[in-house]
Amino acid sequence: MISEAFNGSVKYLQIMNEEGEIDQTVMPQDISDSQILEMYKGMMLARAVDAKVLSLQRQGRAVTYAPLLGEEATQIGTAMAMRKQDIFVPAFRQHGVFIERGVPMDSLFLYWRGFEEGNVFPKELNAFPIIVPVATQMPHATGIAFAQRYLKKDSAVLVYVGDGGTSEGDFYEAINFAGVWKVPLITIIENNQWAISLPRNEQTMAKTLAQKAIAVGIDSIQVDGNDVLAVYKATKDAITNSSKGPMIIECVTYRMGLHTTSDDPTKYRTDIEVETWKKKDPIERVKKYLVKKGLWNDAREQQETEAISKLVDESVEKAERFKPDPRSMFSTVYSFMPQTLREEFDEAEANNFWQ
Ligand SMILES: Cc1ncc(C[n+]2csc(CCOP(=O)(O)OP(=O)(O)O)c2C)c(N)n1
Ligand SMILES: [Mg+2]
Repeated sequence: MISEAFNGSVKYLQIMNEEGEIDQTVMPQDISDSQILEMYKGMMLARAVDAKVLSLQRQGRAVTYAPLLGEEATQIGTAMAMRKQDIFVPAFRQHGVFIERGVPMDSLFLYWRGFEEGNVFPKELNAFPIIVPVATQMPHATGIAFAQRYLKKDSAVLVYVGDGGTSEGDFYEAINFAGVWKVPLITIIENNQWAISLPRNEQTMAKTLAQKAIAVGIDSIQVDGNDVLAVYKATKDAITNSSKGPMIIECVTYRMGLHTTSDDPTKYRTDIEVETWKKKDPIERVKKYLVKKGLWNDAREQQETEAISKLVDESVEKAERFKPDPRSMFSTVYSFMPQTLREEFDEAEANNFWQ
């Protein structure tokens, strides 16, 4: 005989469409207009900071940078759903999450100037450092989630990974372990359609990235990652249920800009594709909603833009006033100084290298 051994499916959630219209059948009753306004302002701030770093990098005032343009709803929606005690494990593009979580902005600008001192955040923010090796944050996050369960803490761990990152062994090992041990791990797949120059449809033949959860027996959902309400709701639900086990949320979004400042996407993708995604802009649809509701207008937009620009400029100034201690190049790699490094340090000291 032959019978069905397994049959799985993945749900897709969108609450607010590109016209700023809400589907009331799935709209949570506890999301107020004032919260939607906060989401809008959070996304505006993330976009403004992003544009600022890009411009600083072009002036030689910042190092290589991975822009978030287009991914604001995925980052702000997930960040706003997090509770204080939840733990955030980023990859390298989640600047919006850091900002929304309240990491001091001058600290971020410091990091983008190339100083490791900017990659250390106040402990109470529960934010792990920026991690560049693709998907290596995944097993770490599972371990952190395991520790939360072991210590009986009411904290969920939110780890971010790109569409490309989901092809790494680390991704599978992390989600498999998370499933077996039922740890409170929420994996946010920030599917921005590209892994540098490799498009999503060549990354994997799987129809969705969320369905990778099925292989390890955990729950998942795919959401419109440019719809801040859908992202927020899915994340909030996952956090509420995190004591029961892990969850994967695939946010379908788009990297509207460069992979990093050393990349030129016009070499591998068409203008038509980018234009198509511009119509799905995560910020524009919320603005349409707020304007229709009489909660936003040009005057308020101008006022907010000016306030953000002042805040951003002050943070940049603070970061640019920072004077690094040259001794820090010896202290930030290891938790203790190995003998060989100690010898170099002593030599530098003896030769008054710090002057
Ligand atoms: C282990 C490892 N392999 C390769 C790289 C080079 N690299 C940096 S980003 C990237 C693509 C990542 O794509 P994705 O996971 O979709 O994240 P996105 O950049 O789109 O946010 C690659 C291959 C790296 N940093 N680490
Ligand atoms: Mg990607």
